[in-house]
Amino acid sequence: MRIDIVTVQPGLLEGAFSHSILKRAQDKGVASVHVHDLRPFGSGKHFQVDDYAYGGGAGMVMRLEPLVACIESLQSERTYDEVIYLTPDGERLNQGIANQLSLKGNLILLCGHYKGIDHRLREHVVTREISIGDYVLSGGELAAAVLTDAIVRLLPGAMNDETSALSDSFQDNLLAPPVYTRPAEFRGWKVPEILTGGDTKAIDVWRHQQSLERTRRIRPDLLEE
Ligand code: 6GU
Repeated sequence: MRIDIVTVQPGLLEGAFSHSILKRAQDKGVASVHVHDLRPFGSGKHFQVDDYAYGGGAGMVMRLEPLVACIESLQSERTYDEVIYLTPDGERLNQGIANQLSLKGNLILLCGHYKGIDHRLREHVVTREISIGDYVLSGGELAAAVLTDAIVRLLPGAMNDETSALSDSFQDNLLAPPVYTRPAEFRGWKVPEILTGGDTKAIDVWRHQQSLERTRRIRPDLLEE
């Protein structure tokens, strides 16, 4: 899978993909993530990428031409499955969306800034709009990094333990059960006995009960979905 990220702040994304699972996925050729600076596509001496909003009001709007030029230069190289705009007024990201997108081949992610992008791009070029939650970030870059991580870690070969993505919180709309490692006792704090008893069937049942109980308590909304 290939992910191309278009941004006016490439520096914010540098480093985000050069560690851990994301790095391994790229080293193994499972995914490639490319960050593109929008600035060179801007106009005039200052490579301007934003302008005043028609109708007035505070805040600048990202201009159409640089975004279209950048996107079309990418589209001239390959076919993209989606052009995704990261925006707080998009559809809220969840595990199901990450799962869906992990099945795609090529994605473009657009990071919004200022007051957002000219709405015509959203009408004519963008195919999907995603928010990472109900709060406002200063730009779409961190959201693009979050989305990229959520997608790439699901790709076959990205993780060491192929089954571990399946047992994540949310993969079945349940929170994950608690986990423990050695020592079995520390300052009198004990690991639940069932986990050290070796009865794998009983352990599965216990974990499922824990998942249900934690979900009911912390995220009852998940059980209604
Ligand atoms: Cl995608 N962008 C911004 N700027 N803020 C956000 C967001 C995206 N998702 C949640 N907050």
